[in-house]
Amino acid sequence: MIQTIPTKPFDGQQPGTSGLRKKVKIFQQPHYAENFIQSIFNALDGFAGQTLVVGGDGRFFNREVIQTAIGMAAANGFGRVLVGQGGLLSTPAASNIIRRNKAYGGIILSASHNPGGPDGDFGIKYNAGNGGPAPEKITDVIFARTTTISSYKIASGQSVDLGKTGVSSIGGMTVEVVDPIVDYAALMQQLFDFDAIRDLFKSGFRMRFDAMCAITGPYGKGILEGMLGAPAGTVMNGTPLPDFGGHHPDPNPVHAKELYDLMMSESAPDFGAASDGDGDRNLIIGRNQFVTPSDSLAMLAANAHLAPGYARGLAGIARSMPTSAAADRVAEKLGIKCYETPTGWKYFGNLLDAGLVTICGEESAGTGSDHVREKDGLWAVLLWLNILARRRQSVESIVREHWRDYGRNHYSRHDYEEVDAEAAGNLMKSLRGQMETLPDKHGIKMVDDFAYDDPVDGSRSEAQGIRLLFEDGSRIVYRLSGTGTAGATLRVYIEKFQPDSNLHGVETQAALADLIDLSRNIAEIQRRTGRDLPTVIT
Ligand code: VG1
Ligand code: CO
Repeated sequence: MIQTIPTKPFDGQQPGTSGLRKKVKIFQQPHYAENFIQSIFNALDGFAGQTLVVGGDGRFFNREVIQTAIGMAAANGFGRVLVGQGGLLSTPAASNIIRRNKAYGGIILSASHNPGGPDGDFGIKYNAGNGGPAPEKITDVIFARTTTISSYKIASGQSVDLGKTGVSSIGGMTVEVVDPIVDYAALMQQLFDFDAIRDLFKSGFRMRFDAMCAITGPYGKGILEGMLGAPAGTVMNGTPLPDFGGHHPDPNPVHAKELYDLMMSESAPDFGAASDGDGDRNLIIGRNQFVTPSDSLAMLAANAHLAPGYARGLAGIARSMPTSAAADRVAEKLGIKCYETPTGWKYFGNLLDAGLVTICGEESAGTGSDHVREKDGLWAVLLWLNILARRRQSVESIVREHWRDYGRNHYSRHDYEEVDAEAAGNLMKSLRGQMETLPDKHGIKMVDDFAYDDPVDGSRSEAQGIRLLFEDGSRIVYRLSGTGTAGATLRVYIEKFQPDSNLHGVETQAALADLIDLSRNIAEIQRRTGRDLPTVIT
């Protein structure tokens, strides 16, 4: 039965860097998720009879909202929903399914790397027909609709059996429950030399993949252990759990500590990797060799031609503004362009659609290519494996050679999490107020508030982060997170280029020590936020 249910707007349903993200408790309020989903539909047109893809990362509340989204898609006139079995789809797999099936768009339920469970976070994000996160011009309209909504439509009283694949119907709409892995695995097989990777494992090469009890467990097991012959047990924390087993599914050395410690120990395998809650991020660690995401982007770009999917070379590279300039050096050597975009994958979409870039990346452990329109954790792991299978060198020696050939961009991000939102706002305001007076002090050449003009559609995005650019190419960048759910998170990004290979052994925080001090003094972080030190350093 199709019902129209009266409702009232909720405050603050503004989608951030990647959709609407809030505490589960907030999402559990009656009509809260429905309001946002209806506002998405109200912001779109021309979808009658079309296909919508629906899936999520399996976190707590996923099962309920999946059914809601399907019922609302039926009531709003979609012709067909494709939903992952168990309500599961990794973010990159959802992007692939949207593209492959020429769907109108997709709804992805995830709060990505944020913790899950009843006291954790939940999220809803809309992806457009190109498979990528909705651009700002759509998310702005969605937000506008959330402020005026007065009712939503839902086909109620029925639910879909998500337990097995197959076709059924709800409120006159077709529902297809699809295998979450098959199409994605087929795409990976097209891009990478699976035979070479199989031979690598046969030769005794060993790895660990930490799925952090999140969505990539079944993908990792199916592809690494199933198709590529990695021994059983290669995938750790491989069963998706609604609360991620209490883990914080953010693949960095802090939250993937077990893997990190293993990789730094005597008994380390050759290669270690991890992904996040929804499978779009990646962490890469060689034996005794952590690879920063910014370096990983540069190294993948420099070696991508070794994989069949990229043998023709790259059209261009794109990186988010806070990501280190290591990729720029690779682009320069390859004679291709490197684009600098605001934080968030949605800004890569136009560049990818227009064929201007092939590989993109962010310092926050996201890398991907034109194969989908999301960052893709397992894709990065498989590209690394393809490169290792062809070069037959350790990760450490690949990294060292890269630094020798290109120089090294020392890089670190300092996060001050859950600080008082007003204090954080004032800190940014004060930095903006110093933009004129800072140059010429401390070796600073230029200060700006990063703005991006999209070369494809001409749209402009302003106030994307304060950049302090130094005479020697060093940078300090300040911005506020758009994905936190409590207070504000101040991110400070610090970078220093080191052309001299003699100093490559130097530890990152030591190499950056002066700039780190300066980053705290200039922004008066201690006085304004009460924090002496960051909560997370990556
Ligand atoms: C963070 C990262 C950003 C990433 C975004 C979504 O955003 O810094 O690089 O695109 O998360 O990633 P913010 O605004 O908190 O800095 V995910 O894995 O949560 O889709
Ligand atoms: Co994610």
